[in-house]
Amino acid sequence: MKQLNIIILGTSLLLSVFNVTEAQNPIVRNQYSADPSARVFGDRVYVYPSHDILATEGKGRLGWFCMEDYHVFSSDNLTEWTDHGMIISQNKVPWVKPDSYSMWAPDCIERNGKYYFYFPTSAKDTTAYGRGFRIGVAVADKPTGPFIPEAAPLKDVRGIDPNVFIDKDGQAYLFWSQGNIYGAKLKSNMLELDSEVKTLGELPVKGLKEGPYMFERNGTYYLTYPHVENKIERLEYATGDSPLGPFKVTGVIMDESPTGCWTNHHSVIEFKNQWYLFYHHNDYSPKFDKARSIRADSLFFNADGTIKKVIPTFRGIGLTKASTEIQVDRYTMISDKGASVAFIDTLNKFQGWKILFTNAEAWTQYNSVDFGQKPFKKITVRANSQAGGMLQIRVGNINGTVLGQVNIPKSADMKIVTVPLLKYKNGIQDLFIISKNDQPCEVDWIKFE
Ligand code: FUB
Repeated sequence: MKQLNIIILGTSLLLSVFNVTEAQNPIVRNQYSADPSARVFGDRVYVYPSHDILATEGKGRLGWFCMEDYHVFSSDNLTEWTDHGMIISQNKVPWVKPDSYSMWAPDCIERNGKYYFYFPTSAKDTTAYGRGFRIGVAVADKPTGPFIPEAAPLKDVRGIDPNVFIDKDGQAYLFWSQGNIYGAKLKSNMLELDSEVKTLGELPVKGLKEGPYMFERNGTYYLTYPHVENKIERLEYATGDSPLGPFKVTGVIMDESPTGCWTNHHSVIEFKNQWYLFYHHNDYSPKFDKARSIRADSLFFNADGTIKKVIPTFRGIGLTKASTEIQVDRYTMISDKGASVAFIDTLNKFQGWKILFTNAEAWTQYNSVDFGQKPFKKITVRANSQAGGMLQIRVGNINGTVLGQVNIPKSADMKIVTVPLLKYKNGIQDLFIISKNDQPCEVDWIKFE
């Protein structure tokens, strides 16, 4: 996997350390992240996730969600994501219990040039604010902060998973959950409720509902939410003619995780004429589903405004530059036989994955690689084969143009092998790597130079 640390120096002062990752799914590749609230501010997408960490003795509750702060990430191409660093921490908010470790799913919205960040957690003064979750707000002049927290949580709001929506007429709404899903109008100061709290009661009665996310498209209001219809959460939606309903339960956006991650939590945005679903899965922590990672996939509507079910992918969204280390284990498709994916280092899962070929003609397909207009001359692959592997690189389709053949030398370790590019194809191409012998061969990444 590739990470780039950019250190920005002021006059003599270290201002910030950004972490830029070239990402497929999951998007954030050096830490856990969950509950993504994606927003389009200007020409960038900003994602405000929860920041899962692992609880240890004396720090959080073992075996449960554990979060102490929030980061914000942004991208203008949906491929390169910048971590702008920590924006709010549990020990820097006046009303928050400094060892709550329960900074759960947040949201952020812009109004009149100010950015309002909403986050749930527990209060230190239980006499004033009670036990359980309250929702606080922090305000900034920029989407990346600095965010200044309000001194007290929102009045009359108890629960988790805040979501804010501003309608076309300028009226703002707050949604949140606590068993049910609730909604209320917000005053224009974004810091106080401006109506009674309404329980959005037309949703399924049985099974936990949480994580509301409201958006509007062509006059239809989509109230989307994770719901336990069976054993774990799936993403569902209801539609209505106004932000507070009444709503009609309409469909499923994403089925339950096939590998059993109990929670899902999402947001929906339109960016440059394409709709996207941001959600989470426990990619880096397959055995513990409270350490999650955020993902994104394209979302499409039917002509009648209903949402087509989103099938989760590894490939995710955005174009991948041919000159970057292309993580072919984040495939669009792989062959049924002789191709599988494994962690590079099971003791350090953030090292990412590799693809394993065990048969001749096993393959991986990785779509939407941008080869630009300037011819590349070389192919470089990071791979390993004990007995010597042979890889063929094609674009277009499995029988498409051969860009080159890479022989992987016999070795016990990963090797970086460079060969000449035989033929250059410009523009956006679907890339194929095909094993040409029966020797087991592991591929980490490929790039073009
Ligand atoms: O991240 C903690 C909780 O898990 C969130 O608040 C819920 O929506 C679920 O994702």
